[in-house]
Amino acid sequence: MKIGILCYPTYGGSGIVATELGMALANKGYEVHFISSNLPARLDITNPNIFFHKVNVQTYPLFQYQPYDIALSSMIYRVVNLYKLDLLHAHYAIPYAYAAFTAKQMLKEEGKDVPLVTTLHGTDITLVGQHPSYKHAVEFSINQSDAVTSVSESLKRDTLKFFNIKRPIEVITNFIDNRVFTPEIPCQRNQFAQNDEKILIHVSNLRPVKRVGDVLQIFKNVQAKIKSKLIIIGEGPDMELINQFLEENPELINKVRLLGKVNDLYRILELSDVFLLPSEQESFGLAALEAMAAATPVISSNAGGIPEVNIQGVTGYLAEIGNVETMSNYTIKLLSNPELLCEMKVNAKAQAETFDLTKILPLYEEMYKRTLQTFSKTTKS
Ligand code: GMT
Repeated sequence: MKIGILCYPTYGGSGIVATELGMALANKGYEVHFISSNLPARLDITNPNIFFHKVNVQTYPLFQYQPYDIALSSMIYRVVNLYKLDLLHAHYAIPYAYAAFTAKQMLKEEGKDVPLVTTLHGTDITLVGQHPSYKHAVEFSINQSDAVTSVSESLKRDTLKFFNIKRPIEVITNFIDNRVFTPEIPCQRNQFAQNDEKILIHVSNLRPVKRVGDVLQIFKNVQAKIKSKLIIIGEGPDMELINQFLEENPELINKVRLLGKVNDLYRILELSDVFLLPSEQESFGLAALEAMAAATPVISSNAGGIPEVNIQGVTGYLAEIGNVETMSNYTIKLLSNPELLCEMKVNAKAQAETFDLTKILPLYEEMYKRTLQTFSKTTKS
């Protein structure tokens, strides 16, 4: 089967899931064509089954905004035609499912067509997709897809609540390749903390929805009781908020390490004691799953799909969004009890195993096959 994957190339969760899925499919012998504005961050282009097609946006003085969506539709149309793709898989409704629909219309003009699968990731439904500028386009794109998947039960519920959806939505959760979380070269813990210090970690794109301010406040409360360090991985608009916090709390400057974007994330997750995810919204919380795969328990909010991943009192603790006090107390409780921490580390790893790639990949493969069968039946009739 030849599959076209349409995704964001950045470190955001949807791009990572799309890339990991594409690479896993390529390893199983599928021909996978990535169509994106740039080479996706984790894509291994040396795999002979992987192709990358960069969407080139022609700049022109007349355009106030560069028409990425038009260039994307044209590229999808060209790649389907040139490489005879069997199926398109859009990750994130806009612009990917929207542009794929336009490409399908172009193909239909020539008597051709391919099925379109759309995977909903979160903010395309709960945040960006709610804006009046995009809402109808998102709803239209979902309803025009031949199959729709969502990364959690919570996101499926939100999609049905916010939009008039006429298609069934199948939940196929995000996944993790647990084999990758066994680093060959472990990171030196003493690079980040002294022996008697605990390590708290937060990984995100530092957008307001991640509530980085809560992360900092939790750390401030925890370090007052327990000797600890905070590692923050990622880049984004709230970096300014972090700088401001450190200016106001200069005594914490040497206790907070800002690492920016990091490639071999698992090496650092592995040496951490607790992962903080106090998000306002989170359809799934892939970052939490990555932490668990590295045997790091999670202290989080109970937003969206997080409770489907982080289990209260088993793999970590959850509290209401914004309840910094409770999240701080949970972190202190966990870090001051070595037996509990050890137990939760084991539980976190076991939970990550339930989302293993080997369990989720076949669900995607079966869904592709079903979609192709239904599609060929309906296009013949
Ligand atoms: O919020 C992010 O980190 C980026 C965003 C995205 O679309 O790239 O992530 C969303 O998709 C991820 C992969 O499916 C989910 O794990 C995240 O929970 C989800 N983010 C939100 O819902 C806020």
